Amino acid sequence: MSDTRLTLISHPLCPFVQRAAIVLLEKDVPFERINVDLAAKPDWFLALSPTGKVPLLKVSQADGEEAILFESMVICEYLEETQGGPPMYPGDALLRARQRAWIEFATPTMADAWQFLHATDRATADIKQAAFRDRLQRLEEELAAGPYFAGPAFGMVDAVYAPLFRYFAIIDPAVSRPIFEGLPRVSAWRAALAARLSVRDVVVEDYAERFREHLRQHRALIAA
Ligand SMILES: N[C@@H](CCC(=O)N[C@@H](CS)C(=O)NCC(=O)O)C(=O)O
Repeated sequence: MSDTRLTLISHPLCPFVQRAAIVLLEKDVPFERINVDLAAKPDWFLALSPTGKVPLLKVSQADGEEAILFESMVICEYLEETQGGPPMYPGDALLRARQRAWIEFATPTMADAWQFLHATDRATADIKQAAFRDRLQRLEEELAAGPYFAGPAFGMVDAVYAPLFRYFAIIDPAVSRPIFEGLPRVSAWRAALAARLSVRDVVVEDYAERFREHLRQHRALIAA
């Protein structure tokens, strides 16, 4: 697909953008990245994005045609189907379906984690922390030998969970430690994802400070 040009329309803090960017890096696909100010969305962006959300992937074809894709997993699946590089899914249909199910599981897992990270009162923080921890427990039961979700090969499930785990390396270790305590497989998985080059390279250098500032702006309890 060297006759197409890909532009990832992004925001530096968005975990959904990171999924697509990780897949692009894993597959060694050249792409341009444009950041949008989500607090003051430009008209051109609103015209392109039916949901008003990032990521978008602009696919510019050799004949001048342009297409816009929205929704991170749709973008990731399109990249998997059209780009070379290492496959992000196993060849077996049943294994692939099971991995897609765990990708679906990431959505409520991220919601619990996000609400925990942004909680402004102790009661909400405790409820959301417990809900997130329960979901990690289910992942713990699913994980095998590692280092990645499905074994030695980095895949789509890894690209989806890596941005979520990144938050817990940024916040106060005294807050994140008890959440991962007693979950050796999840902890090892998390460490393997944090060390992966594509996962490291998809965020800006000052990502951690930007995310802490974002939490402070939202008056999150854990940022106090
Ligand atoms: N389901 C969407 C979620 C994308 C999403 O929530 N993006 C956020 C940033 S991380 C966004 O653009 N928010 C802007 C808004 O909701 O106004 C996907 O997977 O692409």
